[in-house]
Amino acid sequence: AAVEFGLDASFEIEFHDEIGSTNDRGRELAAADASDVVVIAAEQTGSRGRLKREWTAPEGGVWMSLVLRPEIPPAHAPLYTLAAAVAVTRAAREAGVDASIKWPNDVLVVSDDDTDRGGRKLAGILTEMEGEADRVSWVVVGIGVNANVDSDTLPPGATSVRDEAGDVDRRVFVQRILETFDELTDDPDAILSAWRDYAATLGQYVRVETQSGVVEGEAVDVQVPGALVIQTEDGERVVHAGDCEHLRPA
Ligand code: BT5
Repeated sequence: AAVEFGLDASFEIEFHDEIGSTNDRGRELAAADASDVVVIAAEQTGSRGRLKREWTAPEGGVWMSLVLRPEIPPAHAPLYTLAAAVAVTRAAREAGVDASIKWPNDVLVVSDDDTDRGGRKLAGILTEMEGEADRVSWVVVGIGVNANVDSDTLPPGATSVRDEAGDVDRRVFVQRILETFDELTDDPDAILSAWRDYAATLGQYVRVETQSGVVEGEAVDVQVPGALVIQTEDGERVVHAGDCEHLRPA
């Protein structure tokens, strides 16, 4: 399988047939000063979502983590999450999947009918970092895409490239993700504008659970460093992190 991922990219590839979590391995490499490495695994046995949630990662998916050492403040790291979501969405669309992005880190397939407003989750992103107040020492961007897997082996509400459009060549898929990510990462405006094009969240009436409470209103824009702008009854609110639910079109 390693040969299958013989990628042509400005990243060094470390391939594992099986691993606990590519993000954990990425963190280990980052702590040992590595950079521009992509850890890819055919299967993960202990992968994570945000807030210590479990992530199901069987053989057939695209499970990868980018290890980077950008010269950015920690507050800007969410832009990398958005760039990864754009990269995955573009690759999924090229594979024939009608994917779009739910702020901040989900790639979904949303149908037109009202029963499916929340969408089916195709991919998730987990960005982790370490550093000082003014500069990160590293960022690990974990990307999980349900590629060539049956969605009935995944948690409820999940979908896969296989189920939406048929199997993909995972090598090409990963290559495309890396190319788009590479193309966008140094350009916050380009990230935001591509994100807006692919967003399912903009124009929705949303409910976001943040650490400081619930914010409800129309999602009107996204801004540096990846924050969601919500028009509420009491004016505009900018939320930087949280879980977002699409309630209805605004
Ligand atoms: C995420 O978290 O969506 C981030 C997922 C990141 C996974 C990648 S895989 C490579 C790298 N290595 C890791 O260990 N992690 C990263 P969150 O938004 O918290 O969503 C987690 C929720 O998604 C879970 O609570 C489940 O409900 C659901 N879920 C779990 N596995 C799923 C899957 N394969 N497909 C769709 N939904 C899933």
